[in-house]
Amino acid sequence: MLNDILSIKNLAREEIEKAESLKEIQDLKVKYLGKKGILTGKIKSLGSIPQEDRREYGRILNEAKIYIEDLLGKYEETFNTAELNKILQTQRIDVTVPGCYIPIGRLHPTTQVLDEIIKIFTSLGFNVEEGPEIELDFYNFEALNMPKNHPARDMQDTFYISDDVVLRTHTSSVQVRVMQNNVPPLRVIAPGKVYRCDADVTHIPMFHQLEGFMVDKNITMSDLKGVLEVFIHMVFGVDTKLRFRPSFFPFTEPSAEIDISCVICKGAGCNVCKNTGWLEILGAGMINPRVFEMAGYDPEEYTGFAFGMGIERVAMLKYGIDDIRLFYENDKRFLEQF
Ligand code: FA5
Repeated sequence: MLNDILSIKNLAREEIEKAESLKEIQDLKVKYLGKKGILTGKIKSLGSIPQEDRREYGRILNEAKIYIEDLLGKYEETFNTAELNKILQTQRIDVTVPGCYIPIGRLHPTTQVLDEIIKIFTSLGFNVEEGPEIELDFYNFEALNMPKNHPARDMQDTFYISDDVVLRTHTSSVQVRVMQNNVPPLRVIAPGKVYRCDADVTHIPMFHQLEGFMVDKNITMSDLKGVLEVFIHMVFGVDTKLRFRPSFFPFTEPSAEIDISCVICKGAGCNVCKNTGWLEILGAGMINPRVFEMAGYDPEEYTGFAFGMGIERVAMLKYGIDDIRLFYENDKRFLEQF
């Protein structure tokens, strides 16, 4: 039996010394020390050795095991180092070679401008609310003082889904939805997509609007002016002037169209402002008492203002873009500039 162990040990040494690769060493490890390995088999049969010889026999087996393990470890390390050196020599990395260019995406200019505007209004205490893009005729028109067949509906070229359902034409549709579910005081902005059957250099069928409204006791037109002035100054700079022009919206009374001094010529007159020195930026007004009635508010108790702006239009003014259709042509040369 002892001779057996000795010859296993010698055979293992010979084979290990002859090995030419890490793989061969790993195979020898399995052959001698693996679960079904030659030496492991001997260790397992230790139980069948007479009691008096078992101790000595075990010691010799253990010695043989340690010997083979050490020898395998030594050769393993030698081959590992050799293989690493080979890799280092054949696969040299030139760290000075320019890296691969991985293009990184960016936010669309509409999203960037929308995010900036939302940040300004939330810093003024406005909450963000959303409404559905596929909207009931009631919220888009009727609740905003535009009953069926009202001529003011023609101001917006509507995509009708059925007699009672439309693609919302403006974010004003969110006003009554919010009022029905909340009690004043309200300070709300409602950003989102809107749709109109309309297309030229300043109009597209899908665009973004941001509605803002404030409802409480004793809200006046000067609150509207104050809020809009802060907003315009934050987006276009403190030198920008505001002008309120009388206008008409069925859901506000009085209504106004708000212009800002031309961001290109600073009011001197240029072809962007068509030599007027002014650029139209948004519609606004004091919420019509009829809208409060539709929402279930007492118009004697509450007053409020509302305003609505086109986000692409604000982006056009901010960046001096002269054709709104550029926003949605997916031309990377255009989009990469923002
Ligand atoms: C409205 O939509 C009103 N709901 C705004 C409002 C809200 C007034 C609250 C009073 C109180 P108007 O139809 O003018 O208004 O549209 C508002 C803005 O949307 C316009 O100033 C313009 O910037 C933008 N806009 C309108 N139509 C288009 C279009 N087809 N493409 C791109 N922008 C548009």
